[in-house]
Amino acid sequence: MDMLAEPYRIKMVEKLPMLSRREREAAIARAGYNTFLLRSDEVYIDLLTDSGTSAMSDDQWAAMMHGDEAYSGSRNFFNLQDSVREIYGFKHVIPTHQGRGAEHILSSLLIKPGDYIPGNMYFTTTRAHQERAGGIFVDVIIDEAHDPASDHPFKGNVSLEKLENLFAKVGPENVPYLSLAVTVNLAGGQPVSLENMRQTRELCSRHGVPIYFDATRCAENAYFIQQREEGCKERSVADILLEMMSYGDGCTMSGKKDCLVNIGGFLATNDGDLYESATEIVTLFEGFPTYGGLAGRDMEAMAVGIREMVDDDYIAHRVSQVRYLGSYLEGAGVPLVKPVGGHAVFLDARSFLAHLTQDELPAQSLAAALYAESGVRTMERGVVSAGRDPETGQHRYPRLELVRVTLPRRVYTRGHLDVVAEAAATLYQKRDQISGLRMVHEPAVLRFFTARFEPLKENLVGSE
Ligand code: PLI
Repeated sequence: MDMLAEPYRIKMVEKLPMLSRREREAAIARAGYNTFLLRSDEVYIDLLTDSGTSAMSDDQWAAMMHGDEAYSGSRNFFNLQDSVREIYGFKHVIPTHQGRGAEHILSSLLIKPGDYIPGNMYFTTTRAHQERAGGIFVDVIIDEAHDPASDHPFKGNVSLEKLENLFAKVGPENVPYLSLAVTVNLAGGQPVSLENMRQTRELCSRHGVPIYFDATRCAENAYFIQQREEGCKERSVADILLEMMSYGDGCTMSGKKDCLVNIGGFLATNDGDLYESATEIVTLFEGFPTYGGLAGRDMEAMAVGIREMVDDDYIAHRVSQVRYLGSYLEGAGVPLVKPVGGHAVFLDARSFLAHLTQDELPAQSLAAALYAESGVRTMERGVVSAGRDPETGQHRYPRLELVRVTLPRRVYTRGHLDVVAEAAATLYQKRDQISGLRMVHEPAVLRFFTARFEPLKENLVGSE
């Protein structure tokens, strides 16, 4: 499948580091075979994350010059509020330094110890805040989401049966809200359908349980609905997004993804009482409620980014880049999670490196080898990221052992994507030569960020 042409042109360029193979091998060894520990000036194409890595538009840069750095009542706050009200449809807005700031406020206000918080698959920071507030996360995503080979068009959907069972088991009075992610990052950037949101809303309303979206990649979700759901082809992404959000009571948002900014986030809600309480907490942890840890200029850039994220041409191109990379890799026989999602292609490291056991860390090895091969930086999402079970102290062995190849927004061209795909395809040809890794330094918390490794053989990519 072909990629759409860019609906923008380049006005400013940034030189990329081009290291030799020998230099890359030295760099990844120095980084302990952990792509998080590479310096960015050792990376040619940086596909570690789509978070905070977008290229801003000329309008956003211009907006930054209109920063009103007043401590309170900055006009940039009111512009942000207008954008959120218009594009998301929520009444009250509290800016935060990024998404997890909003998660912190929401979790601490709504969750009491022992509560259950259902969600369509966990996300690391979201679950951590729920657990920190004393809550227990319960996965209510459909089973297909855990199967890399399932090509369900809405793999992010909530299982109404699992949700209904939870209400019956623990009582809806012990469920402060449902956390509904659109799209679902750890399932591979998979969307939720409008129909599923409607039904989930009905079920939750019947039990008096509010819904808070994790709207981090909501525009990508709206685009998938436009493309895949019956009766939505002629609707704009903006129109679909408004309907999506109408099934919730509010949202947390990492502006660093779909809102096209390098820093920022917000909490939005229709609940006046929650808003009042949130204005007190935000002052303690983030800042005054009209800036929440952000400079005025950053709020202004986000106010503009929110309007740009629902531009139909922009979002169609964005998702077509991911689809193009996925199709290229699939054509080369590289195993991946299907269907390809909105922000990233997830390589199935378990079948890519079928000669390695999960204890030999296939996803970590593949991410390191891809860097050595090409200077492309990606992220492990497998046994290393999953950490240890706090009860038993044993590794958690997730079913999905993946490498996330994540595309920043408006940053790379088709030429770059070809380099990435060719490198992965070449590596796939010599996959038998890739060595496993062993962990030689293991931090106690969120180990994937700073763990260090060594190849089990003399070289990471050997000669036989
Ligand atoms: O990085 P934050 O604090 O702005 O946002 C946290 C966050 C919340 N929800 C979801 C679905 C995310 O993907 C997310 C952050 N994701 C990162 C950093 C990523 O690399 O995917």
